[in-house]
Amino acid sequence: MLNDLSIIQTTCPYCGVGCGISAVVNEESHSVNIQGDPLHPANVGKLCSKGAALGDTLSLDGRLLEPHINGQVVDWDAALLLVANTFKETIKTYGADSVAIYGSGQLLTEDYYVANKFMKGFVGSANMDTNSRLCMASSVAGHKRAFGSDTVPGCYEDFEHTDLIILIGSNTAWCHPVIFQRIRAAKQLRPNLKIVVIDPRRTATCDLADLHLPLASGSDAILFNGLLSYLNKEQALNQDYIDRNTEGFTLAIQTAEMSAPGIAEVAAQCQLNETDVQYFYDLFKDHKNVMSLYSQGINQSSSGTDKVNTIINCHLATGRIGQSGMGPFSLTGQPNAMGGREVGGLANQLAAHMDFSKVDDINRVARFWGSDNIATKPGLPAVELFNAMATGKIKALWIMGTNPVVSMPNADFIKHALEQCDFVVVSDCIAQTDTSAFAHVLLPALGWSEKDGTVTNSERRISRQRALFKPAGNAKADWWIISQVAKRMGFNQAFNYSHPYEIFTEHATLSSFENDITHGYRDFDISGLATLDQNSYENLQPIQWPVNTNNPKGTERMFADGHYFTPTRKAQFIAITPRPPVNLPYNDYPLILNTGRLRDQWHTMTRTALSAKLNQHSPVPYVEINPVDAKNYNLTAGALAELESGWGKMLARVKITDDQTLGNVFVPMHWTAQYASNSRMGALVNPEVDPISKQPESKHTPIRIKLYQAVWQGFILSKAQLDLCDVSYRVNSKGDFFYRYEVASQELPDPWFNTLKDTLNANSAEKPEWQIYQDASLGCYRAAQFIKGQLNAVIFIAADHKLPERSWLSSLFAKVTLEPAERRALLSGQPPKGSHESGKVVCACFNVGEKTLRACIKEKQFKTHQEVGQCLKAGTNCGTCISEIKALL
Ligand SMILES: Nc1nc2c(c(=O)[nH]1)N[C@H]1C(S)=C(S)[C@@H](COP(=O)(O)OP(=O)(O)OC[C@H]3O[C@@H](n4cnc5c(=O)[nH]c(N)nc54)[C@H](O)[C@@H]3O)O[C@H]1N2
Ligand SMILES: Nc1nc2c(c(=O)[nH]1)N[C@H]1C(S)=C(S)[C@@H](COP(=O)(O)OP(=O)(O)OC[C@H]3O[C@@H](n4cnc5c(=O)[nH]c(N)nc54)[C@H](O)[C@@H]3O)O[C@H]1N2
Ligand code: SF4
Ligand SMILES: [Mo]
Repeated sequence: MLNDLSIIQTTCPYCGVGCGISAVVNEESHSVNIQGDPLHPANVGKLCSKGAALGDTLSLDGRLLEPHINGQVVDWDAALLLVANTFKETIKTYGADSVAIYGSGQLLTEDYYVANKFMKGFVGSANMDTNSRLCMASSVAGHKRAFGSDTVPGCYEDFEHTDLIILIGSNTAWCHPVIFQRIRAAKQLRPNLKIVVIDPRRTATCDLADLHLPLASGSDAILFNGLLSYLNKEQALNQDYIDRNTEGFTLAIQTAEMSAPGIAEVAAQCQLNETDVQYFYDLFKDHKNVMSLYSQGINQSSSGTDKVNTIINCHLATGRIGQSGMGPFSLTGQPNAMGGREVGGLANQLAAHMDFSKVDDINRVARFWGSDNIATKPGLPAVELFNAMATGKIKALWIMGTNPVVSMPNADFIKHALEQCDFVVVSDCIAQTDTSAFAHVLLPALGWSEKDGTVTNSERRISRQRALFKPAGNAKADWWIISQVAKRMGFNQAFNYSHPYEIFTEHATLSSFENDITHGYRDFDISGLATLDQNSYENLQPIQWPVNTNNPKGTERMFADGHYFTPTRKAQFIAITPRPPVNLPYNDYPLILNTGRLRDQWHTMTRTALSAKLNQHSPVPYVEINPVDAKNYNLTAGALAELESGWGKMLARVKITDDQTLGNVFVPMHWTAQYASNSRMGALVNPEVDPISKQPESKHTPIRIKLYQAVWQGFILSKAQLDLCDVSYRVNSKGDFFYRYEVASQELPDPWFNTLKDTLNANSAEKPEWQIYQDASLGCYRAAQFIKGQLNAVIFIAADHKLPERSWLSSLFAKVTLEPAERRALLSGQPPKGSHESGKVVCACFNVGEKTLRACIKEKQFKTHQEVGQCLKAGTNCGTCISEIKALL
């Protein structure tokens, strides 16, 4: 039982940095004070804006609290029985491959282990894939080709020992903010630390860059092949390392030289200038301690695996791997992307870093699990899985911890596929998601702050995620739910778990089972944790695998001895012929759509959008476009644009910026039907996949763009939540004390205004008082509703998007009553003369707005972000906004 106030060490449920949190929990008020855990090695006390705002996401509003069958609340027994019976019947009639699980890197290792064991071990089909297919699959495949195992060689401490960090296809500043701060600190301490950012667009990450290479989308393999040939030409390779520890160099270098013979050819193909390429190559040549950190700009590609190997090739050829301060480093996305790989969550993996390519592995795992029905061949990877659903081959699907109707490519087709599926089960902690809308059965899972188990971060560090509160409603742990279904299907013995430590120790035991010289070594070995009892599991401290007799305290770096996990124990060079992205004809779709993340939102917003603070940074879906392209397509800043690909359409606000190179546009991935009527970017995204990793091409979709001809546009701020389904464009977000709705329509407003006014009036028991300004000739309508003298709602409508900023109006909802001057100024949308407005939020931690920052910088003549920080605190907590502050300076 938890005390009234207790301090609990846990981990952040967002990104793969895996930050430790020290949570001061108040059970009674169901609230928590979140601090970075100073003792956790991944973050040493730091947190980013998302981690710091976790306390805002605990509300039970919108949580899925009870099991449902076809929309009706049922008890657990009924729901579990229906799932078990339907799966059993389907398997009996159509075979084991007619059912599937689609899981997530946000499940805990224990949940993941049980789901995988259930499907592959006992159902007897490997149709268990996960959203890691959209995320890490190319890294996994690249690692396995080069090292014979899926191993991330280095650790975060290497950032402090390296002389050159190359960030490839990674917006570290926004997506791995605590790592970015760590790199920033390292550079401050050692200004000679050089940083290169390789990304077609200029991002906040470029703030630290000595060199930014805005290469042509998808051309990374040419750049790295060029680097390999350059290093060879300059005799900068480590021949000794190549001879002793690797194989395949000759073919790899010949192939590299063929595609990228010299700097001029590389520069031309990557659309870079030669001096920059030369500078990058020389930086690599001249620094022994080089780290190449890469993420989705590399992985999410129809040649992602090849790109990973071109990077690894350069490290192998220079022997820059396995020692302090050097090596290729795949930044994992989700909090437990690594844990998922350890248990074998992908359809081509089996368990504990074993797969279906060796009969010995299959037999070994079968023996360990005591199963006579283990799957013997890989299952369907995500894109093929949904294709098979559409053609009726998959009859029953269980989705856990992921939102494919938003995040899968060609996402309208995913809806269609789910509609074709006879039986869809969704386990989630949130009631209404774009995917749960297709579920026959909804199962309430524990959310962060309730669930209990382990996760593994990017540097192989296993940490405990601990429960802070009792389960919400009737929610249950995912491992419990799966075990209960398994038992009802007759797999009793193998799923008799009563506590996650039993699952963890079984997983640890499997990792070392026949992992020896006789049977062959596997990299993933946590035998040192196999005998934990419940108490030592509860108190488990963060530790990096492998953990075994040789490394009882864990292992910082792998491959220090130059031995790999291939049959010859030598690393493999892979000869790569670069392939361009696979496309539709460009004539119809002349622009390239790139997609990715925002600083303060997490994926499909099911949790981050609950925090008013996190919604302020980027409240509406947008498209970033180069000024020249904007002009060509008649788009002005702030206008609404319609984007269309060969697969689907969406609406977004135009943001004009030369951060985008010509011909490229960028859209954040986050908006769903819950938060916008017409802005689910997944609908447009290219479903082409990498032939090896089967990871989709999420960063490269040919599209076209045009102005969206709205007759009117506007926004509503309201204390009450509104249901605005009959407008053609709607974006809603939660603010402090108000809800914000951005709207537009291709139809004339009346009687829509009146309907809206009626709705607002109907919401209140008291007689509302209205203040209205209308100018029909300008298409302008502005209204404010007061109830008992308090501001309750404002409506601002115009013929175009030129409307007042929302920040001052928003701030008025926090007030009990308005000053007379404020009331007079209200419908102008501008603060009364002489009063202060903070503007769009820049620093989410201390809620400091752009106007406040500008005024302060101007008045005090500040030159550095440190001065600004001292004065306003902005940028002094997580530091994620420092690049924006610097831009204002
Ligand atoms: N705030 C926030 N942080 C997150 C997440 C989140 O949702 N929100 N999600 C987490 C997850 S699961 C993941 S996987 C990570 C992802 O972390 P990142 O991979 O850093 O994030 P993305 O924004 O998806 O993409 C990174 C960059 O790839 C670039 N890129 C596009 N095409 C190319 C190309 O051809 N070559 C190169 N070199 N670059 C290219 C994009 O312009 C983009 O800036 O973030 C994690 N952290
Ligand atoms: N175009 C494009 N598409 C992309 C990407 C991109 O960059 N561009 N990125 C891809 C990547 S890298 C990723 S990782 C995916 C992410 O995409 P998704 O996995 O679809 O996104 P999330 O919003 O994280 O979905 C997680 C769901 O699980 C629920 N959940 C959270 N915790 C738990 C739990 O403990 N148990 C259960 N049962 N449910 C839980 C949440 O409420 C939410 O509904 O998107 C991919 N799609
Ligand atoms: S960097 Fe931010 S999102 Fe990632 S684990 Fe740390 S606090 Fe969480
Ligand atoms: Mo991811």
